[in-house]
Amino acid sequence: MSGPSAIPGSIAAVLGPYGILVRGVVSLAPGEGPLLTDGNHALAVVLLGNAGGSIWPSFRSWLRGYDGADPLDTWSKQLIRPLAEKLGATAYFPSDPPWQPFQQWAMRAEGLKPSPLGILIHPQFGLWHGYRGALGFPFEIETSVKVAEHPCDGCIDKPCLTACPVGAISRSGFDVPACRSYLGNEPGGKTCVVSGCLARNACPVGAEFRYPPEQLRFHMRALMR
Ligand code: B12
Ligand code: SF4
Ligand code: SF4
Repeated sequence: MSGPSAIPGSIAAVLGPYGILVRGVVSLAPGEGPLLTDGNHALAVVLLGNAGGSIWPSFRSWLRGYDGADPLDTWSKQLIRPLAEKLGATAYFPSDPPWQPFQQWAMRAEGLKPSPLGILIHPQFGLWHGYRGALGFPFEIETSVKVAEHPCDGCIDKPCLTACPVGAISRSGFDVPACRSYLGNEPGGKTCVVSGCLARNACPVGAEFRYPPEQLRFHMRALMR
């Protein structure tokens, strides 16, 4: 098989061993997509990311030989950029300004919706997934989007809304300063730093995909910066 429809499979074959998964394909109207390196707009974006702790074994062993800044972004770029070059694609990364609309892309590619925490919830992986990059192409890639069921609709108790000790997660959004102040200054903040965000941990969906403790701590340290 060759041609555009084979691209997601080729990407999965290269990045899968590192735990970076093809998380979906977004079809974009002419002029709507992000800019490609040649100045035209992408017509398709392939989203790349982790589900549960899929990236952790590979990333952790790479991390042992690295002492620079932004390790997870650096690791992701080292893997995704050469593949972009090989495929004639343009690579985008979630933390690089100008921020590309990764969450909007994910909503379109996978039919996901936001949880009360702001992050998107997946019916299988719950809150335990994220995006490591995306590849833009100048042509369409055939895709079928399954409209995912939204787990929050059937969650009556919504424990994520009452688990944060300082009420940083509420229906009006995520109060970043309140969270960071608690993490950095209050004795109780250590619980979140060591075991992960209590609001995220309270969600029963995809609990088996919860990040391993070391990965949870890694992300909490990043959130504190
Ligand atoms: C800035 C940023 C932050 C900031 C501020 C977040 C905030 N709530 O204001 C900080 C540093 C605090 C942060 C923290 C975290 N973040 Co953050 N963050 C980003 C970043 C870089 C940009 C977000 C942005 O402003 N987008 C705006 C535009 C550019 O994007 P957009 O897709 O058009 O945005 C739309 C969606 O966000 C959508 N939307 C999303 N959620 C909601 C919720 C509601 C209620 C509504 C109405 C709309 C909505 O509406 C937006 C506007 O159209 C993104 C990466 C990215 N490029 O998107 C990650 C990203 C959103 N973060 C992510 C994560 C996982 C986190 C953390 C859990 C990480 C951690 N270390 O613990 C925490 C906690 C987040 C929380 N509880 O809300 C993931 C989310 C993955 C997912 N499952 O959805 C992303 C996509 C990064 C990634 N690599 O995957 N983050
Ligand atoms: S606890 Fe319930 S409302 Fe909160 S994110 Fe999980 S499923 Fe959604
Ligand atoms: S990390 Fe802790 S303080 Fe911050 S939102 Fe989660 S539960 Fe609240």
